[in-house]
This record gives sequence, C-alpha cells and structure tokens, in this order.
Amino acid sequence: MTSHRDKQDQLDEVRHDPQDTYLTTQQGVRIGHTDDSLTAGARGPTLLEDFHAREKITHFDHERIPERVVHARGAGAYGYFEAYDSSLADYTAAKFLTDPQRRTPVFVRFSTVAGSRGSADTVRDVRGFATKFYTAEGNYDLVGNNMPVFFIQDGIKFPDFVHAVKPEPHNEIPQAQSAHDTLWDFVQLQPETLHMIMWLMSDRALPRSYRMMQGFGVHTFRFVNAEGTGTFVKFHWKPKLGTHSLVWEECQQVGGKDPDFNRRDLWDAIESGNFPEWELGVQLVEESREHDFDFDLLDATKIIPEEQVPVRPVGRMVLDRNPDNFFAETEQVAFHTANVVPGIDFTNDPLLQARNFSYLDTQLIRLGGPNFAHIPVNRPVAEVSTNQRDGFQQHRIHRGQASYSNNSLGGGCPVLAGAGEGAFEHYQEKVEGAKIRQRSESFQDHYTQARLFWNSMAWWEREHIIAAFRFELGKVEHVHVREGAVAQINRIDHDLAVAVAEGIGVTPPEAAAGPGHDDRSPALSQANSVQDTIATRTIALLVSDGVDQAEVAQLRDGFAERGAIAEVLGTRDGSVRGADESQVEVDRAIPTVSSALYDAVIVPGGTDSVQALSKDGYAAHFVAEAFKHAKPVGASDEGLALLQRAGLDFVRHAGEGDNVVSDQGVVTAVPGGAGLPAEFIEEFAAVLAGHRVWDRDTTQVVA
Ligand code: HDD
Repeated sequence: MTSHRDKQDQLDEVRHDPQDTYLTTQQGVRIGHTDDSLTAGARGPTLLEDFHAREKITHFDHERIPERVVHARGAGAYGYFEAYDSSLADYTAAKFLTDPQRRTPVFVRFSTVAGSRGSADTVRDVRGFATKFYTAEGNYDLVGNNMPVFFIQDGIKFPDFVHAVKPEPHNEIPQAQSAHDTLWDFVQLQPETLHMIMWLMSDRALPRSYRMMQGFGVHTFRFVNAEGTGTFVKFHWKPKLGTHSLVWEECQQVGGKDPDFNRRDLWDAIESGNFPEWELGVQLVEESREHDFDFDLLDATKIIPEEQVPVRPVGRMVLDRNPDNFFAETEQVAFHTANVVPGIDFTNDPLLQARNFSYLDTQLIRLGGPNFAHIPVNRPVAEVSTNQRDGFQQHRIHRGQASYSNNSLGGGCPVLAGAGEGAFEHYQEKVEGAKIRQRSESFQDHYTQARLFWNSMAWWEREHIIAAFRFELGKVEHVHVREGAVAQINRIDHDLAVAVAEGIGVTPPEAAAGPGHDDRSPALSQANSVQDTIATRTIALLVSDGVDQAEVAQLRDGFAERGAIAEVLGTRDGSVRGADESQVEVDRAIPTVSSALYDAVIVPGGTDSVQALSKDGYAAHFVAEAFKHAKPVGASDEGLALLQRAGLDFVRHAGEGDNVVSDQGVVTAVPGGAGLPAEFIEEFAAVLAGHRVWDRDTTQVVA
C-alpha cells in the first residue's frame, strides 16, 4: 500500500543534520581551524599542501549548475495525492488515480517561465505547475502550467519562442519581462500565439499566490484502461482557496518590497500548517468523438470548453512539507513529460511529442549526466532495476556479472514483466501518412478561442487586459511591431484593438474579418472562481500610540477564527502604547511594508493613534493605495479620519441603529460597550472573501 510517508522515509536516509558533529573535510578528517590558510610564516605565501583550503575553495568554485533554460525561478514542496474513489478505473489502469486507499507522495514545483533564478516572483508571466507523483508503479510527472493553452503548436518552434521572450541577446535586457520588441515581433508574425497571449495579458499572469491558481496539463493526453481502450483526457487542478490575482501595479511594487512574495507565501503557509490544497479534475473524451469539435484535440493552443465537456473531480492534492534544502530538492528536481505509468499515454500533439524529447535531454546538461534519477528528490519509491551502468555520478553499486538482456549469467535478471505483472504497454494506435513537414489544416484557426476568452471576461478583467496590452506594447520601440500586434488583436475583437491602439499611439484599425461570435465560457472568468473563505488572507491593522488595544485584540482573534491573519503595522517597530497604557505588539513598521503585500486594511480606533496616523504620509498612502487596488478597507468610527485623509470622502459614519455601514467595500463600525460589533468582522470577511471590490469609484482616490 502506498503511503505518503514512503518518499519521506526514503529521503530520511540521506538527510543530514550538522547537530553534534565536528567540522570535517569531505574525507571525514576533523578540522580545528578554518579561518586562516596554511602559510610559510604569518605573512608568507600560502602552501599548496593546504588540502583543507584547496578542497574548501574548489568545492565553492563548483557550486553552481546551469539554471533551467526556462522556468529557472521556482519554489517547491512535498505532499500527497489521494483519489476520491475508483470510478476512473473504466478509463485508466493508473492505480494512483483509481485506488482511494492509496496516498501517493508528490513533489510540486511552481515557477515563472522567462526570468532567471534570481528574478522577482510577481512578474507578468505564465506559472509552471509541475507535479511528480511517486507512484508504486514508478514516477508520473504532470508538467503543466497555470494556463490551459500554450504559445505554439509544434515544439520545433519552442527555441524561437523562448529566444523571443527571454532578455534580448545583444544587451540581456529586459529581465523577466514580456514587454519588449522581440516577444511582440514574434507574436505579430505567429498568430497561433494569440489565444495564449490573451491569457498572458489577463490577471491569470499575476497570481496572488501559488495556492490560489489553477493548474492544467495543457495537452490532450490519453488514458488507457486495463482492456487497452483509450480515452482522451485533459487534466485540471483547482485550488481550494479559489483563483485570485494581484493587480499589475501591486506586482511591480511587490517586486521591490518582497521579490520572493509567492515563494515566501508557499513556505509560510506550509510552515504554519495551512496546507495548500487542489482538486484534480479530468475532462474525458471518447476516442469516437475525436473529430466532434471545431478545433483539433491535438492542438495545444485550444481548450475544451468546460461547458462542452465538464470537468470531473477525481481526487485531491495537499502540500504539507517544505524541502529541507532548496538546491538539493527544488533545484535538482527533474521533471519529464515522458515519465508516465501504466494507464497514461501520449497523443500525437506535436508540442507534447517534442517535450518528450526535450525534458530528458535538458537534464543531461543541467544535472551533469545520465544518473540524475539517483538524486534523492528524483528517486522513485517503486523498485528500480536496469541494465544501465556507469556514467558521471553513478550512485548505485550494481552487483553481478551481467548487465545485459537476455542473460543466463545473472539468472536472467532483471526479468521482463509478463502479462499481468504491471509492464507498461504502449497504446496501440494505428498511424499512417507520408513524411511531410506541414501543419495540419485543423490547426489553422487562431482567433475563435482567443475571442471566446475575451467574451468570457468580466468588465474589470477586460479593463486589465486592455491596460496590459497598452503597457506591454507601450514598451515596444518598433512602430511596425506595435501596428502588427494591433492588427492581430483586431482579428480577435475590434473594440479591444481600438482600445489598445488608442493607448499606444497607433492609428486604430478598421474592423477586420474575424470569428465574430458571441460565445462565452463562464468557467474562464476568475469572477466565477470565488470561494466562500478568507483562509490565509492577510489584513493590515494600522496603529500608533493610543490605539484601542481591545479592538486590535478583537480583530486579531476574529480573523484568526476564520483562518485569516491580521498583522499589526505600527508607525514604528517593536510596540506602541495602547489607550490604556498597555503595550501593543507591532508585527512590522509601516515604512518597511506596503499595502501591496496585504489583502485588506483596517484602521482601529483610539483618538491619538488615528491622529498620529493621519499625520503620517505612509499610513494615508497605505489606505489610499489599498482602496485604489480595490481591496476591502475598514475602520472603527474614529479611524474614519484616516480614511478621509486618504481621500475617501464618501465614507459615511455608522450611526444609531446602523452600527455597521458597508459601501463599495469600505466597512465602518461604531464600537459599543463590547467593542466592535460582531457584524463588523462578519461583513468585512464577506467582502474579503470576494477578494477585490471592482465596483468602486477609484476617482475618489487622491492621486
Ligand atoms: Fe516546458 C521546463 C511546462 C512546453 C522544454 N516546462 C518546464 C517546466 C514547466 C514546463 C512547468 C518547469 C519544470 C520544473 O519545475 O522543473 N512546458 C511546460 C508546458 C508546456 C511546455 C505546460 C506546453 C504545454 N517545454 C515546452 C516545450 C519544450 C519545453 C514545447 C521544448 C520543446 N520545459 C522545457 C525544458 C525545461 C522545461 C527546456 C527547462 C528545464 C526543464 O525542462 O527541466 O526541457
């Protein structure tokens, strides 16, 4: 029976703790002095025989390995997957998906695509969502993204695409940005990118947290059941906390204030026991229906709209353990789309076929040779027995005389699995055709689904997409590239193209022939992914000397009960004086943070505190900015003064019989004998569960 401890028990064998050890060389010789080299006299030359110095420096010189050519920046964690029931057995022989008694260990790595290892987390980019399932039948890797489509249809274009999106080769500018000429030149000339570009310009490219984003296998894969029958399948991960994003301006601020924002969020959530969770779902299409769609199932630039083929929930994944060592685990983990187990197979999607070559190949250079599967994080929990030998960093001591099949000298071992012994059997698909270099006719429509995406957006999502196009194309130097991009957008939607053109100094185009349909897929809008929870959201409480300490405690406890985290931000660090002269502990000083790092802000009462905050530029800016970013803002009656100072003139005082007023996501309350009324926290939590308050008049904000 697979248990989710299996992988951890295996890793325990190599985990090393320096507690109660002596410092030694790599050879185990104890060292008593590591600060001075061995020299001929106190001021003389260093001696070659100083083996400790040489070993120490040599090892250091070799500490770096090549970063991933894409997805270099990432963060990972361990956890487990469990199937809800055995109902998928009709479609797949994969035991980890059909045996609810199993808890299959997993390692997941989230990443951005374009930036280097040290780039900021909150850039506009696709996020990688790669899962390694350590199943009892071998490792299965689902190497997906947080967007369900891809930029190109055939992997042979991948080097071109990556060269276009990465920093430009002559000056290596810009870092982790798609807003530059070469990417948009590629886009304007390669319309198959457009559907994915719509996703990239949307809020999906700015996740609030890795824990709050969807994941997709992207390709159509193939399930194969015990009888050998195939079924097309697409994989979906849905986050338990809903799918939520930052806004672009926040992303840019967070990139400076906390470039590790998403990485830290994942780490902190797991350390504090708020284990991130996703539901795995599948869309299943019988092989007989392969040609029933107006797109090709083998085209990775297309989704199967959920309204056409519903997503069927099959299990859940929980991440419950951080790695012990970033390099050993997160950096050295090696995913590969061709790591499949019985019950899961490929289709002829030309992007997938190329990936099945590329991922093994890249590890050979990145991890220095063919034995990277011996690295602890990559080792299966299933038994491994091969005739592969030698190579750099061979960690196994293979015994015996025979390392070939068939053999008689080794008793015929390792033996081949016979019928019923779990051997992987390739799906027997009949293929025929002439050898040609040609894209299928069925891959040629690049606009219909891009338009479907646009049609499905809420008004505020559309506004964000227009702003994103304007920002990105506004950074493009070549006018013909701007014009070319607008011409392509025009074939998706004319109004969108005009709105973009007007923002970037390009003549708005005439309406062009395009798909012109009004179809929508509600599942594509983040407006429809809101869950009724505020678990792990962060709320800033702004305080200074004289704050009503009882309200602070009440807010902290009230939000903690709902799984959210209220942090006390003071005009200075350490503590401030409460109205009753008690000490109120401060989590952080306001100038060291930014409203962009929090989901909401509340100003508790206390006349002196609110007066001091109102004189503090940082505090007023904090509130104004949170409001501008459509976040819930709250205040106890006295706190209103700071809201007004921040330009929120419309905010009304709560009054007699009207203890809590909620208007445009600004919630105010009059405290009574028992402090803030209970409805205040309730109402505030309800607003916060909606994540942002888009129906808000942001012209109220002081610029
Ligand atoms: Fe890829 C890494 C996802 C197309 C070649 N890819 C990589 C990672 C993710 C994806 C999540 C990071 C894995 C990790 O955390 O270590 N890639 C995708 C998705 C694609 C896709 C969802 C389209 C559906 N990729 C793709 C193509 C090729 C590659 C078409 C090459 C032909 N990808 C690679 C790579 C990487 C990689 C060069 C870099 C590091 C690595 O593999 O291990 O081989």
